[in-house]
Amino acid sequence: MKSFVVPFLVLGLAFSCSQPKEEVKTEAEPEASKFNHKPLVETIYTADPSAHVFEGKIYIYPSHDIETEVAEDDMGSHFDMKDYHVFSMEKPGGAVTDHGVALKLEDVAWAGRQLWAPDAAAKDGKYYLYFPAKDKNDIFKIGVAVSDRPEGPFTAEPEPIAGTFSMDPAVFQEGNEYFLLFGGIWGGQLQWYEDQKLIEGRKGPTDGIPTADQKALMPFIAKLGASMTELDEKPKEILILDENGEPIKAGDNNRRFFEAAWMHKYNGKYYLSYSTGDTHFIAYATGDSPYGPFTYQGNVLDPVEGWTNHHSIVEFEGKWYLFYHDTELSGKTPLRNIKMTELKYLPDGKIETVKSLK
Ligand code: FUB
Repeated sequence: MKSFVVPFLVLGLAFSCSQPKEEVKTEAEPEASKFNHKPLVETIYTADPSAHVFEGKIYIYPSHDIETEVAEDDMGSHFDMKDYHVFSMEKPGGAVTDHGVALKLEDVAWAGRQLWAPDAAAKDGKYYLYFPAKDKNDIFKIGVAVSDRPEGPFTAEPEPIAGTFSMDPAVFQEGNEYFLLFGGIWGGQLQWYEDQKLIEGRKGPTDGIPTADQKALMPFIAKLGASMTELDEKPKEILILDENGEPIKAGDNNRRFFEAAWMHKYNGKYYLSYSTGDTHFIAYATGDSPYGPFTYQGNVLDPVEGWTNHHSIVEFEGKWYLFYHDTELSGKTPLRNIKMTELKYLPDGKIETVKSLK
């Protein structure tokens, strides 16, 4: 056998040297995905998913990202969203229904631009959509819109909620009590306030940010009134402390609050989770009251593809789920897609950090 093989090999080599190479076509291997979870919605871009269980289903209230000509800057001007869609699913892993436009910018009398991350609550058969938008003076306020159905359409109140400022509202419900959390630095404008008053002349992402060794800016919380369309009290700052009981410092970029506050309760403890912004984590802290103080514990979610990181946490039929977004579909920061995955707790109540990338 060997004596045949060698001459054929030599001939073959000579032939291959003198002829132009022909490409050998093999079946293309599907490229392995670097992402651990799949986008929930592929028909439009979605971000900042706030999930709740209403009427036995999971309802998701995300931002609706769109292509824009607006140039990217550190104030987030390129997040130029103009409406909200609501989505629902019967169960995790089930089909996701897009219920269409639930609220439009043009139907909010006080709003000028940028419908950012919303949240929702249900009370006595009515549904409330809380949303941030810049008013006609380009200052973020938080509005509320009401509907008889979880998917809307929602009708916006004529004015923003008195006493609110900044953005990223999230509602935490405990029994008959509802708390509105809010706030965010840089594009969220929280650094422009002192004692909850807008300081004239502050501009840009860092004007008003404390120095690195000072206490970081913190999110705010206020109980909602019985009408759900007004605050029942003056907002209070939620303190986030380090392991020594000291407030997290403004220069502690891996742990300090940036935006996207969310609250949930697990095994009798309150969990406050939030984005660290320019370090891109979803961090969390635990406490014994919704008002805090909270003590930093670690990360819920490692950085995702894309600049922003924003999430929600919800319990459904005895399991906990994390909703978040990344930019798998577009590769572009302002065009995001929402995802979900199960969230696991360790026996000591710590959260197992989720990785969106392999
Ligand atoms: O979607 C606009 C903004 O980006 C949100 O309000 C922030 O939390 C960040 O995700």
